[in-house]
Amino acid sequence: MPPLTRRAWMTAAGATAAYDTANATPRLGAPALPARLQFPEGFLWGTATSAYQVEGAAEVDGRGLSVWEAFARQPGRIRDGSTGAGGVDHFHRYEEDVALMKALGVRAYRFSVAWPRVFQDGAGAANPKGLDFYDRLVDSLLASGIEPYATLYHWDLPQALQARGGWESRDTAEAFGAYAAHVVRRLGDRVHRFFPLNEIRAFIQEGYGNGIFAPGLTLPPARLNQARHHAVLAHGLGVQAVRANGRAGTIVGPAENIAVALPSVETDDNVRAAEIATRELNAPYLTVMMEGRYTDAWLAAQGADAPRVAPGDPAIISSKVDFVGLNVYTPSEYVLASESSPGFITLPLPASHPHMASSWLKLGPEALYWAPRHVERLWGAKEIFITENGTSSADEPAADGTVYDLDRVMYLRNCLIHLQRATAEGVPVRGYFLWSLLDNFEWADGYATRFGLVHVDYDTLKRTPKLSAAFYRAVIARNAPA
Ligand code: GCO
Repeated sequence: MPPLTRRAWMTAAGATAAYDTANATPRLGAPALPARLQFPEGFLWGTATSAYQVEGAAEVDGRGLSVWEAFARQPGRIRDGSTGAGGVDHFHRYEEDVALMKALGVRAYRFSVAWPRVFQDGAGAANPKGLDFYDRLVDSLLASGIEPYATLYHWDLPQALQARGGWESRDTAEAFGAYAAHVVRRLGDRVHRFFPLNEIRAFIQEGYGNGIFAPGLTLPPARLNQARHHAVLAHGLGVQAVRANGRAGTIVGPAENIAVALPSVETDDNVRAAEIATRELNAPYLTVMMEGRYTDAWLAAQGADAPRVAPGDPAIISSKVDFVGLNVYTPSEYVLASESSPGFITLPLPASHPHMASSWLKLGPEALYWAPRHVERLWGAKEIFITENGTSSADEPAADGTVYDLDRVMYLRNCLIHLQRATAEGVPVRGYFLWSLLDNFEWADGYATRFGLVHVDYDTLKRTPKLSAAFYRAVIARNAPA
């Protein structure tokens, strides 16, 4: 068939459906959505941030130095030469930020607790003022009807622990367990949802492997694998600390940036191939957390560089979780089924494949469908949250001061359409946290890359909701992609 001409497309049914042709009066306003496009009733809509990216107040109330602050102070590490020391002053402006969330209509806020606030040196005596800010934040959230979801570690390791080997040392995993128990004992009367560590893949791979994140190391494979092992061990110790110290009804699970393989064409064979590929892509992260062992293929590939695993470790690492939290931005790869081992081939992305403002953020909104679906199929997960999804954008304010971030709106709309498909097919996705509420310190990119629904003027710290905030509010109000 010859390609449709523009003219043929314009006269297709879709283009005229919005008009009542009987009397030629346009039907204005948003159309009623068919039920099949709705998210399930009670679906949890939220936003997310992390301590070092937004809080600021780096030296208030006896906070200790973190690896990220130490790293960012080194010349050449951060693209714009900044550090996260000032963040966007969430520490002092949290009430305004909670009001912004309330205006969006979110019912949940995922924030992180800064370990160096709580234990200045990572372990030993707790800082008596270390959790005061989180007390205030949690109370303010609850007063606004917003449920706190606390991440215990979003990369800001106390520098004192790094000086003793950081994640290369097993002691860091033990110290994390003790810190987690301390936080849950103090906040657990009001906080009932916890994530031990955020994105082990990212802070280990980029921080200890590629050296572009704190602490900026490029370790050889055996040491890198050992650091990775200690981080998944810390996940298990964190799960146990939450169980031992949380109130009845408290739930805990990972927030991991799953590497997701997508079927290049949706056939049964390719879907199965994508599941196999996803299990292997996550072998030393989600797969070991869910299965309690590294996959044979991964161990074979590491050879003599495989991590040393103490006898009790597998049971700790695979401590039962209540849900799986997935940070999903972009597909990792597209696969085709193959007769030969390992059962799939990976297709290279064409040079013309589109990406968002950040070049790593390749378009592939289907990832929001496949990531939770693979997790349900592979590991029988009963509850899944999307713990992060969002995008960077150039985000230039227009003459009227508003950021009309149409690219972010487009990105989010497409992601949500695919996520809705997952829920409609019965994949147990319970909620979604949009990254991020606010523009903030985007790690090695500094403040140059913006991810917020709310624009922050970095001179005045003034907050101005972008068009995407209006979009998200509409999504929440309709409980459907808008
Ligand atoms: C994370 C993320 C966030 C980033 C976001 C955009 O690991 O949770 O790295 O902290 O800001 O993913 O890159």
